[in-house]
Formats: sequence, structure tokens, C-alpha cells
Amino acid sequence: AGGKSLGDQVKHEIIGIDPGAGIMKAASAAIEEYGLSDWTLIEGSSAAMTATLAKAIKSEQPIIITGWTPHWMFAKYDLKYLEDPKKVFGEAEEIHTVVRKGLKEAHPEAYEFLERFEWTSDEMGEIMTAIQEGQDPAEAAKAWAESHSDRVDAWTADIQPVNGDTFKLSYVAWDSEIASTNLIQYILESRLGYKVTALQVEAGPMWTGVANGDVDATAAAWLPLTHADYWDKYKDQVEDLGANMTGVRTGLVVPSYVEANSIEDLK
Ligand code: PBE
Repeated sequence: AGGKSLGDQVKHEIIGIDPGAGIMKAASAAIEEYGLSDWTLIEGSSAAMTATLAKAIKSEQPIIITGWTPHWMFAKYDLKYLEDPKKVFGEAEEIHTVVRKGLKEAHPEAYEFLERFEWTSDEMGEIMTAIQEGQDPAEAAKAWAESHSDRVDAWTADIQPVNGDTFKLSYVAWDSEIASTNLIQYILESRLGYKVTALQVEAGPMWTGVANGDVDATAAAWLPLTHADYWDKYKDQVEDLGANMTGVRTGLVVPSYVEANSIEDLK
């Protein structure tokens, strides 16, 4: 109601996601660095966060979430990032493909494909939106690969398929990573002859699995900032194949009708 501050209207809550996500660490740092000591970061999941966002938007209530790009929510809703003058959420963030040590020798075909694999946020957005609209993730990835065979051809050209070798991917149930991992699984299976298991885990085990060699690869490493803690811990036990996407971003996000423009406005 009129006169109530934004903080009071949202009960000084920022709607977060799974506690292992790097964005949660950055959001906690933002609370600290912007002096938002009366604010609470709510833990949950990617799915719970988008459900809460949908509800708030339906009733035009203010809400503050931890958000990132690429994500279908920016296509579906009118949203904005709160400015982050202290750069707590970093700057030029990328998504990297990180593999276990020895993968090149063990699975040179998969390694070669993963080394080549790089795409755009618009391309990922096509799969994410299809999933959000109700398509099964594996089906959405398959449909995308079939309608973009020129891309898939380039990523797999001249790689000799294997004969049913097993391969393990790890990822977290973040919408962006559901899209990328399903696409990689589909290409490894349909074009390169692998039998793939994609383990859906928390962020910690996603990294640990690659570091200890239980998992062959993950395409869900957000660097240099979002997963800096995991990177610092495991960098000597993994191999970084570089960015599979550049120009990604994380931050605090609100519907455009929310009056705040900067994290500083939350104080
Ligand atoms: N995210 C999406 C993840 C990486 C991918 C930004 C939610 C994170 O915060 O760790």
C-alpha cells in the first residue's frame, strides 16, 4: 500500500535458488557490501524461484530475485537487472566446459566435440523456451539439433563415431544448464555413438565429480566469478576447455514495474 517502502513490500526478502549456486554467494556478498543487513536471501530452487516470480507478476506485486542470462524469463516477462555499481556480480562472465583429467586420451572423440562446442545465448534460448512451454527437455534438444544441423555438423565434422562407449555428464537443474546438457547428450549419442548418463546434482557434486574423475565433463561452469570458489578448489584436478558461451550475466532482477534501478536503492 501507498507509502510502504519496497523493502517492506517484499518483506526484505530476495528470492534465491539452490544454496550451492554461485549466484547465491554473490547475492550474500551484495547484501554485505551494499549494507543491506535487514535483508534475507531465501534459499530454494530455480523452479521455485520462477514459480514465485510468475505469481508476483500475475498480481503485479514487487519481487526481487536472483536472476541470470540466458534465461527464458527475460523473453516471457518484462524484467530488468538492478545496477550493481560495486560489480559484486562480476563483469564479463562466461560458461565453460570443464572435463576430467585424462579425457583426451580416454575419449578423444567426445573431447574433440566438447572442445569445439560453442554457441550463443539466442540459440540456447530456443531450447529453453521450448522446455518452458512444456516440451520434454530431451525432445526439445533433439528438435533443435535437427533444425540446426549445420551447427551440429560443424561441431562433429570428421570425428569418427565410437561404438557405445559410456560417457557421464554432470549438471544442475538450472534452466540454462538443462538446455545445454540435453543438447550435448543428444549430439554425443546421435552423432558420436556414445551412451550418455547426465547426472543432475547440486553444484558442489557437479564439480567434485569432474575433479575426482567419476564424471567426464560438465558444460555448466560459470567463470571467472560465479564458480570461483569451485574453480579455486578444483582447478588442478580438471581441464578447462574454455567458453562454450560468452556474454552471460548474473544479478538481482526485478519486474520493470518495480521502482528500484540499483541495488543501492534497496538500502
Ligand atoms: N546460475 C545459472 C548458476 C550458474 C548457472 C547463474 C544460477 C550459479 O549461480 O551457480
